[in-house]
Amino acid sequence: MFTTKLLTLVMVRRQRQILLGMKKRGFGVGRWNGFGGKVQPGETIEEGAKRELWEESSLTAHSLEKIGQIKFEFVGETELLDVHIFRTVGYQGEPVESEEMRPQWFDLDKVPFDKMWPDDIIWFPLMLQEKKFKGHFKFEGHDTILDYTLQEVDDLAADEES
Ligand code: 8OG
Repeated sequence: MFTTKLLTLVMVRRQRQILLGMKKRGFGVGRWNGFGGKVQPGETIEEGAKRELWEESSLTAHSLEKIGQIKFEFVGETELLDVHIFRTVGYQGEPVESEEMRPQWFDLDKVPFDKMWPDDIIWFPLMLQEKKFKGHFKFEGHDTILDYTLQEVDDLAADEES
């Protein structure tokens, strides 16, 4: 039986650039990623996403749009990661390094996929084309994708948890 852990991931863009943070500790250490983490009891998924963005980058999001949902399974582990992906619709502040993340802007044609989770190169193109998507990736360890599904969808409910 699987248990599910609810996580958020927020992508920040300005013109032809995307903001990524180098993860300095914990899960995904050494990889560039968007900002996010575990949803806490008593907060909605979107509230959790805004809180993590603030904690990790010092940016305040005015509003977020849900753009994707990806489930990650790791062979031999019973915990399924259910990652809800958002984009900021307007934000305030300048990115500041935190204990968890070192933020940096990247040109969209220079995204450092070789230092990111290996699934990102698969779904980033949909995100950059402003498509919405759902996926499921099955990993062996943290470097190998055994198989996956990824589909474009018309709509993602705001706080859907399934
Ligand atoms: O709280 P913690 O740092 O453990 O949260 C993990 C973060 O990493 C969270 O924002 C979700 C995100 N994340 C995964 N797997 C993957 C992945 O394969 N690709 C990307 N881009 N982010 C991921 O947990």
